[in-house]
Amino acid sequence: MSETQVKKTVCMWCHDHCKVAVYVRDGQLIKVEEDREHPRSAVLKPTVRACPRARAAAEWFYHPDRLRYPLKRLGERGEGKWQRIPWEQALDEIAQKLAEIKRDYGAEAIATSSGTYRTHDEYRRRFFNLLGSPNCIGQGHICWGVNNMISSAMTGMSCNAVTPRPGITKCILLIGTNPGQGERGSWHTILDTKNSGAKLIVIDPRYTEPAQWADIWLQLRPGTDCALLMGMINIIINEGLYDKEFVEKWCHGFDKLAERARDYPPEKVAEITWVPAKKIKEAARMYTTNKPATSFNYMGLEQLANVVEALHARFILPAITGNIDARGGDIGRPPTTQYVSESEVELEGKLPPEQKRKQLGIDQFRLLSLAGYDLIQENVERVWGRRMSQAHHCFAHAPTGFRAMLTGKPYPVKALITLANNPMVTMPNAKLVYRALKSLDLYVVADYWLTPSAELADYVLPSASWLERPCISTACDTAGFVDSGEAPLPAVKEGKYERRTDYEFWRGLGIRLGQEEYWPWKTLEEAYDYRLAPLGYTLKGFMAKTSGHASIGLGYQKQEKVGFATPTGKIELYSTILEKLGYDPLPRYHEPPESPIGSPELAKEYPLILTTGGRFLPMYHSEHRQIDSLRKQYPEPIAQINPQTAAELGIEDGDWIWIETPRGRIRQKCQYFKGIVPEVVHAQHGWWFPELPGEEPWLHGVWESNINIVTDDDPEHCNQISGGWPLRALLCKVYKVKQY
Ligand SMILES: Nc1nc2c(c(=O)[nH]1)N[C@H]1C(S)=C(S)[C@@H](COP(=O)(O)OP(=O)(O)OC[C@H]3O[C@@H](n4cnc5c(=O)[nH]c(N)nc54)[C@H](O)[C@@H]3O)O[C@H]1N2
Ligand SMILES: Nc1nc2c(c(=O)[nH]1)N[C@H]1C(S)=C(S)[C@@H](COP(=O)(O)OP(=O)(O)OC[C@H]3O[C@@H](n4cnc5c(=O)[nH]c(N)nc54)[C@H](O)[C@@H]3O)O[C@H]1N2
Ligand code: SF4
Ligand SMILES: [Mo]
Repeated sequence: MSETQVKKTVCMWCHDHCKVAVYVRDGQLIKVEEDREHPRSAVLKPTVRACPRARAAAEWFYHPDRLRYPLKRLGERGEGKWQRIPWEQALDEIAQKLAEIKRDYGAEAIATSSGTYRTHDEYRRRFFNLLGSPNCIGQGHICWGVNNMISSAMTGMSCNAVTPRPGITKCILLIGTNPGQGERGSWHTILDTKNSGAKLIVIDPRYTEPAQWADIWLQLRPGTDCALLMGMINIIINEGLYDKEFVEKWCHGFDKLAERARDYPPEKVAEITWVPAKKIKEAARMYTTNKPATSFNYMGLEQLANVVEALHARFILPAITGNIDARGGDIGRPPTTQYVSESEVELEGKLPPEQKRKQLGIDQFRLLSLAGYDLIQENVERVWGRRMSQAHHCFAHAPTGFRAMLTGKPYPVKALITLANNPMVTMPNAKLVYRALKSLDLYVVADYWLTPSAELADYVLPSASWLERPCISTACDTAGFVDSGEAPLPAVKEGKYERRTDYEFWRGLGIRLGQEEYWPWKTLEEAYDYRLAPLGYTLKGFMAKTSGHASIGLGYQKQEKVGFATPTGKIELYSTILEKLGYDPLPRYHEPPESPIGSPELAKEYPLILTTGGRFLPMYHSEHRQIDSLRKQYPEPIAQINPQTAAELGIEDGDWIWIETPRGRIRQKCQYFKGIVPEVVHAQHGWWFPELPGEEPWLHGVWESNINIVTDDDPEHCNQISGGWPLRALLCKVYKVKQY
């Protein structure tokens, strides 16, 4: 009998980034379990054991549709005809085309698109900074990036983590997040804290698992978070519930905030948000009188047109109550300094200033651009000695980028490299994305599967997954911990497949484009040896000595030693950074661009509020639809509607319905759901059908049920400070799909 090997690494299938043990026998993947030696094993055990994706790991890994070799397009784009070619040829040809485009149009004509935090994007940035292009498009505008930017503008640290401490934290405020479906690990910690006596307040238009556990559930109208939070701030100030000592010592602009908050009396806020004034008062009092309190927001808030203002208000709450960086409160995360950080790997200084200024969207949406990044990070660097990584903070603006591909304005964008992203399914207004991708001179996709986006490419490259590559996971380049692992399985198996790590892909292009001296490490493992050297380890040594985990320790109340890394050295309630960028330095509520109140004419035709993208297990965005055991658990896309509304429209539970917005229509299956008010519809995102043909017009059914066919990416409707596009508060109508 051969021996089973246990290889420890980090699962990158979702943001929980669980530390796992991968069981391998005779070179075959057997199963994935939790890493029992990890300090968080009490949370890891129920998370990994109950995780449908981890259980299906072998089915995923050996799936016949996984990409094995580089493919080059034959025939027209989207015809579904491919030729297998060697890696070296693929990289040679792509690099040559990139060099031509750079010569003819400038480096800025080459862009890349990324998805959520799944791979080692510090090397993508390194490649682009050395290439001279500022155009890294991504999902950061509507996920994490904006949170990181506003929290670091206000406090000089990232404050986006869920940091409840069982037995210490007395209140948890969850805003627009459903970790019950999205991040089970965090949810276990929240429940442990709740069970140790903490109060739970949940702000969500839907009756989710957290809402069921909540002491107070605020069921707001989608898109109105900023008003609700400003209402809570109004009550806290009026009733003197704020932490006067902390505010006096550590907050900048309290008086101006108090003046602004006067615009949000509870009765007015109740009218805007549909949450009774009494409940808003109760929530404000519960949050302030149970200290320390921790707060956490996620996509319910980050995907609103009013996002920056809402996030600003959301961070004011813990600031004026003395909960920022308090033990058991909202722990701030400064940049990593103990080992070579992602920002150092990125070499952001290599991008010439005149190229920075060309970043797509930089003039209109300055906060999330390189301009905002520099302004914020100057302070972070002054206090902490390092910057935070670009990959988690600033992005070229996707809707502006896709328009540039189509129109050549403000300048031509001719090539796009999509790596770890499925823009045809996860970017807004997919019809425009489609036309933009088709108009390119060169489109390259690196992925695990032939996704609808990959079907439109000239070259498709097979990427090594987390099961085939080493890993360091570092909490978004902020201090806290290092979790790491060696590759459990090889990326290349003679005669079976030849995959490469994303690192090798960027390096392969880099050395062909004159960047040799900056890519001394042949493999990702060697690159990690370099990064861990300040800790005194190689990756192998680190695994042997620490079993792949080192806690660096964040500490709390760090301001007592160094102040806050902002221009005033305090938490900026009144943001001098926003002011300097030419924006309102205090939060203000604006109606969503599409809403019954903001656009009543449009609402006559599209009377219902549409919110999209609530998470559901076992799927992860557009992934896992081809894994049979997972698809059986969730075979079809679901739209939730209040039974009263559905009945009025003659729709029965389980009927297929059209969901239509001014951008078009798609179909999902109606689910009667009493936990949503009659005026609101919730549609899932991420749907395509790998089982349908890949060639056009099918593109694996991407036009059928993909909600991003109908979402809005109009730059004028995006948040005017960050550029975030609205995914959670739109208008729609729904009606039954006729059956013949
Ligand atoms: N309407 C609507 N749209 C949304 C959302 C919503 O709520 N509503 N949510 C948004 C959010 S928050 C996000 S973060 C985005 C997510 O957007 P994406 O990140 O584009 O979503 P995924 O479906 O995970 O696509 C990732 C693709 O990369 C591949 N992949 C995964 N890991 C790797 C890797 O390590 N290397 C390589 N080379 N490929 C990899 C996968 O196979 C998949 O095809 O979607 C956004 N889109
Ligand atoms: N299973 C699964 N897990 C995932 C993912 C996945 O695709 N599938 N994606 C991962 C990624 S990249 C992310 S960013 C996270 C996101 O994780 P979360 O943000 O926690 O999850 P969501 O379900 O997208 O949204 C949270 C809640 O926002 C509510 N909501 C909708 N509109 C509004 C509004 O206007 N205001 C407020 N306050 N709430 C609103 C929804 O009803 C929903 O319950 O999940 C991660 N985990
Ligand atoms: S919850 Fe599951 S998919 Fe997510 S990191 Fe953990 S094991 Fe992987
Ligand atoms: Mo996300």
